[in-house]
Amino acid sequence: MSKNTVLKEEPNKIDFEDFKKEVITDYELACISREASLLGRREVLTGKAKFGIFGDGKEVAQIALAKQFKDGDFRSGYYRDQTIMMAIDQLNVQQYFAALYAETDETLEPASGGRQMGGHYSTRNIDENGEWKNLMAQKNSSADISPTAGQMSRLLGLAQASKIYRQHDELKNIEKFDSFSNGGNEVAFGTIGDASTSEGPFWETMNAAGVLQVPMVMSVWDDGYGISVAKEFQTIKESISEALSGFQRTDEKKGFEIFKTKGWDYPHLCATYEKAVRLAREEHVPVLVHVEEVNQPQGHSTSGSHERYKSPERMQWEKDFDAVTRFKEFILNFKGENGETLASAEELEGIEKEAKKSVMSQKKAAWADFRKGTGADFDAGIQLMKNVASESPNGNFINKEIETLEKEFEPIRKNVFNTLNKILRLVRGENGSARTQLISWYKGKLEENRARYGSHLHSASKYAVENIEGIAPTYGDENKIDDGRVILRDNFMKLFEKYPEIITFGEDTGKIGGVNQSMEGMQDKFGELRVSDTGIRENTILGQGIGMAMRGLRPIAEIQYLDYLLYAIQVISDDLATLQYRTKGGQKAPVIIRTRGHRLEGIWHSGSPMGMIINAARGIHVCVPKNMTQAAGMYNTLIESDEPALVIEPLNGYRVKEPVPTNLGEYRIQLGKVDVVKEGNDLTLVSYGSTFNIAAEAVKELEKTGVSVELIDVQTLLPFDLEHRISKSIEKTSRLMIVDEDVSSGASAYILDQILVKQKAYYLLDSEPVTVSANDHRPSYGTDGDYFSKPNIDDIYAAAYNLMHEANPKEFPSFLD
Ligand SMILES: Cc1ncc(C[n+]2csc(CCOP(=O)(O)OP(=O)(O)O)c2C)c(N)n1
Ligand SMILES: [Mg+2]
Repeated sequence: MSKNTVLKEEPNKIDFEDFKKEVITDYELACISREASLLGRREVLTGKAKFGIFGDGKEVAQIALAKQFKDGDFRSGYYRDQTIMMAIDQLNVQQYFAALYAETDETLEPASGGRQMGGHYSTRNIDENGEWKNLMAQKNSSADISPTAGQMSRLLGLAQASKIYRQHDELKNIEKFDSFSNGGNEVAFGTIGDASTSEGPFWETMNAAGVLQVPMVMSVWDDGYGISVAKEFQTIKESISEALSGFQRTDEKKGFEIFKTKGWDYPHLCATYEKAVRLAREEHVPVLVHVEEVNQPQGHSTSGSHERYKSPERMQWEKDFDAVTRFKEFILNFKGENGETLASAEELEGIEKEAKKSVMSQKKAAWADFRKGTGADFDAGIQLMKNVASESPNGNFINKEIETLEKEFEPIRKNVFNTLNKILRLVRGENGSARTQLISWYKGKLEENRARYGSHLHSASKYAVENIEGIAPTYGDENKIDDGRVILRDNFMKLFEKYPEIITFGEDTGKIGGVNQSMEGMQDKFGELRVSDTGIRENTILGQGIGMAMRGLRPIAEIQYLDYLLYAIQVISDDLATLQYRTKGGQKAPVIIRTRGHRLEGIWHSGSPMGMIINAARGIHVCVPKNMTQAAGMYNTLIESDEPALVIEPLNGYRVKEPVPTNLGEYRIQLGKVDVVKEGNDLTLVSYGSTFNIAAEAVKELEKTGVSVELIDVQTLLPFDLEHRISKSIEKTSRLMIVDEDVSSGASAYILDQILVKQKAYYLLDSEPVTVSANDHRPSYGTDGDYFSKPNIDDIYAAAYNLMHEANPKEFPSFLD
């Protein structure tokens, strides 16, 4: 520890009996958690669960950590953390097994309602109405994800929220924030495996946490392996604490405090976490706890055994340095100052036996519950199928199918549905009443199961985007116009005044007010806490947003250009977009991602990879405004909602003059509603964003040659035209053209599918549908580069005119041959 570490006071000395009780309770939990791991593996090997990855070997370190975990604190970790979750009372053994079996009832499997594998932990932070719970009355865990180090970026935001709450005086006086923080005293606990520290987001997060000085306690469970790959291939100098030694704070410079301890050393672990967490909580210093010599009794997971890649010596070490065995030795060898002992060997064996019994019975209870759920469907389905057999001339064949189903070992819903479908195929064309009953039961069950396995991609609360109604912008008599960036800035001013919980951050966002000046003067007005600059690190900018949004703040995370969103797309796709779904409505993170893109110059500032984004980001909303008035109206909507969204401002629109609405900060663009900008009869032209403006120019030219175009701005790609207004338009025009600036078959393929298939406009077309998109290469530099790479006015005109020429060559003679 460095010299400037000042720990305010020594921990209270507790009397021996209390100490003894605490140690024995810890040992009980260590045994229970270990037993759950051992039995968990057996459940997989006997076929009752699909896959298992357990926390054996990490028990003692996690018990030591959890002693310091207080109400309001947050965890952002990975699949080894069962003992933390048990120790903070957010996971019991029955729930642990329920998750292993993929129990879908979230009251029995609260982490994910069967959406995630066992080992992915989470707490329920919003209630069944989507309202925040009092997070200060519980210990919290953000929901795990699978990509190694995927927990890191959000960890930064979870920790930063404490810093904001500590320093943001306005929030301290607003009651609703009492359920998120008590003066910023909450710690964010990160956990990661040694091998996963090789990932970029780990380093990015550590650097940012050091810069920001946030209360983050980062534990590395160092068991020397990432599946089969040993540390020498993962970490420079084979030690993450040595590699990070330059992060160590000194008397002169801020940084991290770095601790090293060992995974089997109970007293040292407890003392280390006590110091580490106090420092983070009280002084907001980020801390690394490198827990070395962590063992892994059962190997990585149920897919394979570690004998394949560990030497006999290492296998022996795994036994000799087993965390629970060493903990037991510590207890047995303990002699107090006055010769007191903690427990006898018999007492500890009694605890071990009791743990086995208790884990077994909770496992059985979880299985019984799981069977109850699927069993009810099984029994009802079989009965209905038997009824069909007795009324059908195909009865013999049907009974054979039922017999096969009845012989199935531990049948699941899929087995029932497969057999049912086979039977329905056999009795097609028959019209008995049992068949009708079976079909009706099947349809009901289908709906029920679609919700069971697929609900909550989006918010189900009253703040869901679909419930936020639009309010039109109003304009005064003076016909005031101004640059788009000014409209946007003045709108942000209004929002920041109205909602003190809004904060924004990004590259160049603070001091200069954004590269396009749309936050100009905001830092002066609202302070560095609310309007700040960040390092160049898009992945963790997103993570800051997610973590802070999970703690009741309303972050606007700014990515400087759309082209650089790719560094953040992993976080958006894996973490943000799946959050409500993967917790079955247990968590939310209403972060607004702000960026700008589309046509400017060249390969790196003209990108519009919308197909990639909308396909990666199902679960968030994607807004594609064509001007800043529209963009501002979208922010106004989103801030009323509790859903995450991405807004892509048109990069070439900041200095374009727009009429200034008089109700800035108030008017709202309804998401999922298209804007019919111009009515017409011959052709429906659908577009969005910057390219919309070029399409609008082309439409003026088309009108001159007698082509009447209905011009529609989709406004948002996710959600897409919820009212099916576009197919209504095609009813009139019988023709469809889509103009977008993604590569061919990118966003245009999505839009086509939405209109032709989902809205059934295929049946309304008299001409083939036409898509005009960018070339498949990225745009070349300069204005001519843009002209020949992206849809331009002449391309759009030609494609539309050609469509009319083919339909009516007499009225629209060819102009190109
Ligand atoms: C991005 C990514 N790559 C690969 C994997 C597959 N994978 C799962 S766990 C793991 C090893 C992680 O090792 P470590 O971080 O040391 O954790 P441990 O399991 O040893 O506790 C790998 C490679 C993954 N989940 N995510
Ligand atoms: Mg490891």
